[in-house]
Amino acid sequence: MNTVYIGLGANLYEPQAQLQKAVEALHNHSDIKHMVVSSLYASKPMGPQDQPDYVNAVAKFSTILEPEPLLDQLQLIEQQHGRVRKEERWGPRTLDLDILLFNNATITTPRLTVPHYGLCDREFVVFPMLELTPELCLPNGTALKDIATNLPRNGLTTLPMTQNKET
Ligand code: ROI
Repeated sequence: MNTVYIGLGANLYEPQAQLQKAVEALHNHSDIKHMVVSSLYASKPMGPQDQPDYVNAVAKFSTILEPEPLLDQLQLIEQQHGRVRKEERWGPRTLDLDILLFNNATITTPRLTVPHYGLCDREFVVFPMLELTPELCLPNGTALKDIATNLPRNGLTTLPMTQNKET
């Protein structure tokens, strides 16, 4: 079994609901087990500022899928939730699912860079990961908590739990 951390992000069309639906889809996936999800966080956009604030979270799970088949499954979930792949670089998005860590692997292929290239610069990734695993280390041995020490929170806040509309 592989241990994987993924980042979830959205800033269009009820982003909080987009993330909740994505978490549900991951939960229901037969090759994804033992999932834990961080709080949902409100974050300021990285990149162009003329776009709505984001909702971000991190999920950790076990999977028998190898990195690229996992990426295929994540992209399928993005598409099922209305992600238009052409969405502009650094522009607003309905749902983004990024592989952050895959075991202790370093992966560089045309489709995939792991650890995620922006991991250490993104407060909306680092703080949710630490919430799940305070002692987490990156493949190069750096402790994530040491990265957090020098990383501004940039207004990052946890969102209150919301009730499912049907309940
Ligand atoms: N900014 C924030 N706060 N959260 C994201 O998930 C996010 N994703 C992106 C860019 C456009 C870089 N900015 C983001 O892809």
